[in-house]
Amino acid sequence: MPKVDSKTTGFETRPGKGGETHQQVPKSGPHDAEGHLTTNQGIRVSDNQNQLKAGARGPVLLEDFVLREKIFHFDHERIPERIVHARGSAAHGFFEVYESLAELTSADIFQRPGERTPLFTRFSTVAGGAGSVDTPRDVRGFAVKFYTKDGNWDLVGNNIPVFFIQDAIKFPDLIHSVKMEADRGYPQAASAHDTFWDFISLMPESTHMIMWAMSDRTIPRTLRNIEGFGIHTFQMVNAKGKSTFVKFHWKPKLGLASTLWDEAVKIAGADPDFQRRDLFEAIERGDFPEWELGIQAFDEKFADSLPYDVLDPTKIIPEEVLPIRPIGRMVLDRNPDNFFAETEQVAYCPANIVPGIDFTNDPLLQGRLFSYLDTQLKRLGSTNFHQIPINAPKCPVMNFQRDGHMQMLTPKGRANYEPNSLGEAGEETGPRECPVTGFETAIGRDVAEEQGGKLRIRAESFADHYSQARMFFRSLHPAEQAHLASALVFELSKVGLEHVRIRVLANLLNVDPDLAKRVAEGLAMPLPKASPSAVPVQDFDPSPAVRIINGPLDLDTLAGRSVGVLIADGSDAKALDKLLKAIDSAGARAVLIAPKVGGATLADGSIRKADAQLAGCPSVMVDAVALVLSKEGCKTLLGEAAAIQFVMDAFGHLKAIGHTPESAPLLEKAGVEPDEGVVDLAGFVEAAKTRYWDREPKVRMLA
Ligand code: HDD
Repeated sequence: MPKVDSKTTGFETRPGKGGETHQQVPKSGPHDAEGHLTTNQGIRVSDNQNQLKAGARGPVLLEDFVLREKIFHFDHERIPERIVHARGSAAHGFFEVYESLAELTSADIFQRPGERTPLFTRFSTVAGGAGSVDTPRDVRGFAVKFYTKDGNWDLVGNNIPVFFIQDAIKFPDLIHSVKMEADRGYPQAASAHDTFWDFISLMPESTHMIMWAMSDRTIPRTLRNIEGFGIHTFQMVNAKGKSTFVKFHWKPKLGLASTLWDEAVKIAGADPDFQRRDLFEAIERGDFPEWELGIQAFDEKFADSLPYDVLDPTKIIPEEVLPIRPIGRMVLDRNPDNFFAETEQVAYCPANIVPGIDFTNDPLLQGRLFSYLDTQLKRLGSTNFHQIPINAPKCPVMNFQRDGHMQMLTPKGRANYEPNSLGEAGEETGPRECPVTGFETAIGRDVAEEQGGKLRIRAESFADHYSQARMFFRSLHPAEQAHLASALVFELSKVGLEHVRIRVLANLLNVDPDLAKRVAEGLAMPLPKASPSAVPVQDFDPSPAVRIINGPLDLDTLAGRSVGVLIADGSDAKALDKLLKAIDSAGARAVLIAPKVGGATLADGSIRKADAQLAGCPSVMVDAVALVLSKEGCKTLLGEAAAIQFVMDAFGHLKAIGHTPESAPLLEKAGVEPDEGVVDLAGFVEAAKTRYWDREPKVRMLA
């Protein structure tokens, strides 16, 4: 490695270096304005290859401050990962409000139609560590930090509209049970083990969430294909002080799409960063992910009319009962410059709220208000974590809070308390409280005042744990129901404690006897008696909006999807180009796959470079596959297990398969049977817009 200008190395002060430069880290790392490598003290480094030694073969000297600083800093590079949601991917973007919501809220972000507010959104899995895979069966976190003109508002939600527990005091128990087991340190990023199901089976309130968690929602295809939910009921408060209950919903523009379990497992091996990569690459190529934000807004009278409590986070208000009003859109259009500085250090906190929005008494939300601030201190090491650029509000921050570890600001003057009379003429100086536009809590103003003694108690209105679980299961498409039942069989088959499996079955009987029967048969276990239910289970009307398949967000589209096009020596150039053009016109991305990454020699003698090598890009990486093979190309691939598996998996994962007539022997060897999804190249782009659920019973035994 060449040395950088060792001649000019020295300890003298650099010309033009001002005290203000301490936070200006140049893009490519620590070097000074002239491009020289420096220490953190700004001293130019003459040699970044060798320690300071006494003689060429002699001992290293303790005085080598360049070495010591470098190793010292490296030794401390890691910070504690998040206790939950450690694995995450994030992006910058903006929120654009459609119309003024002044009638509902005074929140500045919702006042002026078309106005954009910058934001930073982080998606995550819950259970796994920071280095775990992207595709376990797990809930996805969906956290948005809006940098509004009135301060930061964090909407910290998930891709499931309900939660496992009703009271925050149970959160540590829930998380301990799902994380790797205390004595053995496994399994990583998996709920399929004894302790999780033991806890769940003892907590009937988790049943509704378990239905969602075992559905295809928790094995999403990409992060661009998930919904997001604020979960809790919040309040919006208008300028007159009138409050309205609201629930927040994010709807993905690309629609909902999930994987099959077998596919998710194989993706984990083929590309553990599958969803992180997908998000990053989509943004890099300008294919910006977008969600619409909607609200369900209602008053107390409506809340009182519901057969469940809107403060109970294990309940939804079905969209059929209360439609969602779209209020704006979020576009993610910029990747972080630095993963650690932004994605790792971003600190969300549901307590970050702005005037015009407020909490409710939801006991889960109330507990969260404490937990997040507390955890950031542990993670980021200082009460000044709000000064880290990704966390800093983009509006003035003025108060008398001072000092602390890693204080980056240099407040001027004597005044650091309030009230004071340190102004020039003896008047008060410094920022003042603002009764007119400052944040005021709505609770106790519009909502009936709560009364009662100090109690550790659960409201009776929270007692129905099964009716909405039943509603969810019965609302699903039959294929989704089969996946859910099979997911339960899979998970419980990994549970060694038989009494736990029996208890889960007893709870499932309250949800739906047919579901319980299917799971019991899948486990080859007899059905126990139903567990007691605190209140009678009700039959609510189904809510088709919760479905993925044939639901409102099941879009027949190739937009945003990827298509694997398999070529080999001898493939037809014209047919290939026609197909690539059609894929592009449909808004999808073609991934050219060949046995060798350098490419294939096509029939016309031209060489076509590949995007991926066949062995490194199994068909689980794409949404549909096309085989553009010649007779001899196909013959060669008949002797390649990766090619056979490529086609077999595409078929097994219910994907469309387009093919040239010459590819037929490969289809046959992979066990592909003709159906609507197996088509010639002309019909492929249309066929590739969906999966073929009718094929599933032919390829898989489901519960
Ligand atoms: Fe939480 C992180 C979502 C209940 C305590 N939570 C965290 C993140 C998301 C959620 C998306 C990751 C934020 C990021 O990307 O940095 N959590 C939820 C939702 C909940 C919920 C939707 C229920 C509706 N959480 C919840 C409870 C508690 C916590 C009841 C504690 C009483 N959550 C935390 C935490 C985390 C966290 C320990 C870990 C890292 C962090 O906060 O910043 O404080």
